[in-house]
Amino acid sequence: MSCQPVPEDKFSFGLWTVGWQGRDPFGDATRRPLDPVESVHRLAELGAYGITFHDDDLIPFGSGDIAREAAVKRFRQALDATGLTVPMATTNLFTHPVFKDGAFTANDRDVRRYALRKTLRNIDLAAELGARTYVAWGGREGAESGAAKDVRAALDRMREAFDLLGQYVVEQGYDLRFAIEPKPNEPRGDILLPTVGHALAFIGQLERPELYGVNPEVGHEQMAGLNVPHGIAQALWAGKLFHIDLNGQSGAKYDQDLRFGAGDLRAAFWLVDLLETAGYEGPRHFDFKPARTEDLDGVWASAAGCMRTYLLLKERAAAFRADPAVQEALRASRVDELARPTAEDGLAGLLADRTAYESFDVEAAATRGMAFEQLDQLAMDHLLRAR
Ligand SMILES: [Mn+2]
Repeated sequence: MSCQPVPEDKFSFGLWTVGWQGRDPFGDATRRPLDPVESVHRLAELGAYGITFHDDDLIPFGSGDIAREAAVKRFRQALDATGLTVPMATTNLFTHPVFKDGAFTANDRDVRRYALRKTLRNIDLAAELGARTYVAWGGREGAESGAAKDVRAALDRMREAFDLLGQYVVEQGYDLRFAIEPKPNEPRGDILLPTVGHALAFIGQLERPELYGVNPEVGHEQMAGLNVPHGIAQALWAGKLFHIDLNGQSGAKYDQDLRFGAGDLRAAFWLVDLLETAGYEGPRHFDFKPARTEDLDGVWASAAGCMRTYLLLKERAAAFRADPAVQEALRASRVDELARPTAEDGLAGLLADRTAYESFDVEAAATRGMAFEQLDQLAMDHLLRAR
């Protein structure tokens, strides 16, 4: 298998990822701004298939109509020249100071109405450029203090906002679905819809739940101390994995946005194994920040590294699954048995089955080892290329 990415691998990058200038809360930019057209060409050369953007990444905030049209035209020409697609777009509802208390859930109603209009305007552009997914990360939808935010009212307003966006997409006839991106904190002290589970529960309260799924980010779940593959598996199980943000994170600390595979390599291995075996067909989207220690050569090296690591893990996971010793170890761990219904004989059959309770040898069953350690070591051997 080749580790040279090709468009069929469906790798995509946000303009804001490679375009990040390295500005952090303690330091100024370490790199010059990147022209979106330059990013399109460089990413296409590296083997990516898609590019994504926040409205303000492409059209600087406050641009007039003429500047807006010119920016879109240049971008579109770069897409046409390279064959890169726009699978997803999103809205910046967090950088401008007007969004300091959030957007869809800002206490200030004028800000909420402005946020909706800003989003609707960019949804038109997303549809025009052929995007099928619209990501919504509630950057500052949250609070630092208790009385400042009535969380139940905020959730009412969040639901109202998403219902209006859904209505708009249906009325316009756009082939576009929404993917809600959970995050537990940062930049706010606490953010609403902090995990995949919260987002899935919220979607069930919307008028057109079929229009909404999730866009989990590896690092965001890990910031909350959660198991990423488990969260992704539940999203897949619910038919709600509309998009995914791949990156790296070392445990529960600030949002590191490391190159994919940096941080928790084991979690990355199991995540790739899951995505490649569960039938996920969406983009493999990288939402990372090339380290601010790097110059632009380092930026492109880290973008290439995201894709290379994904392909290496894909190859390692496939080798793991194909190994007869692994298949034997999976049987020894009775993994296949979990796929069998617990009571296909029904409630009456279960109640009538004396071997299920009255004559069941609990003590003997309790002594049966699960053989998980041998199975896990086989995975590590494959991950480390020792098999
Ligand atoms: Mn992040």
